[in-house]
Amino acid sequence: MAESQYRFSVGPWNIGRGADPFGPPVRPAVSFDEVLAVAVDLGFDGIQFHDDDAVPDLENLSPAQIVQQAEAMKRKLADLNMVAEFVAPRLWEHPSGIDGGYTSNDPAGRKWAIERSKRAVDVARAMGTDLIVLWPAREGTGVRESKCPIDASRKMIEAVNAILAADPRIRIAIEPKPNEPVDTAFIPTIGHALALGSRCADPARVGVLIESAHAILAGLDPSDEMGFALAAGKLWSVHLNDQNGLKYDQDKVFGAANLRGAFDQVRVLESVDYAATGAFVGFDVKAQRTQKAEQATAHLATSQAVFLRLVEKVRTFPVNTADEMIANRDYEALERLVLEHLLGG
Ligand code: 3MF
Ligand code: MG
Repeated sequence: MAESQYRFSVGPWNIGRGADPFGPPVRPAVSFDEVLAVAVDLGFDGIQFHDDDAVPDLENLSPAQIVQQAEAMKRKLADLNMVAEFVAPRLWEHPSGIDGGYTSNDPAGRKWAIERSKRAVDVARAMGTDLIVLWPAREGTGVRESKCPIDASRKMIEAVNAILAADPRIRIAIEPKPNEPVDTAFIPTIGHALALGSRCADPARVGVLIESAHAILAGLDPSDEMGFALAAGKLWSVHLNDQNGLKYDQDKVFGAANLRGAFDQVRVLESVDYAATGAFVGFDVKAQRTQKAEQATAHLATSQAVFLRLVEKVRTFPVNTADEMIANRDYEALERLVLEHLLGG
């Protein structure tokens, strides 16, 4: 049974201002230094970055200035014994990415998306991480007939190849999501992401990041998605959280909607000693809009606490008893064993 220590990471976007699509912010802005202080406080080791979290205003800086600022960020992290887990090109907020990035119908938009992604590679290299995360946020359609899915698949591969070519050491973890902000995404599931990776110039350098809620939004079981990626040696990061069925993207506390589902995710990670691979456990969770500013990091502490409690639950699970039940095909007994164990019996 695995006994390795997990490394945790968080992104600045996980400590937010409480805005939702129906109202303005309800809490003051949180500076990056405050995010760092919270991460240190929680005992996290890694920070997840969008390219412009690491280097604000990077669109208006020269490549040399970008590298300089990223190096300064690396020093800032090192002073706190922290590292950058990954850098993700934020293509979905810029006017040039209005119709998507790599699959935009506008050739200038596609060119911009690839150039911006290369800058993200520069940022990653300067911050000492070899991992680029691609969440293909607007690579999809709102009007199905507006883009050709065959063409889109080719364009995605071209973009991934361009990023791989930018640095021979860089690895790409694709973070699929089936919808939001688009109606239908071109890379909705782990199967799509892995298939795309296998068709790229260097498949060994393309893997996945699995977010629990994204799998649930695709109608899939996150632990099975993780198992599928783990079997291929491709699970390079996770965004643990929860989602109560098919509705808006909730980014709930890990285990908040389905504790057993959370147990199953921890179980599959433990079964391969994921912690020993050095990959991070990230939480992509949001504070409730109703939280007061001084209490707006509880969602992170709770997600980590639930995760660690579930690690204990997995490590104390009566495996031999379960194996006997499985051998005897008594899955009803197994059902009860799991439920009693989770209930503390
Ligand atoms: C959206 C997400 C994103 C990504 C992040 C890094 C804002 O549903 O999950 O969080 O995780 O952009 O790729
Ligand atoms: Mg995410």
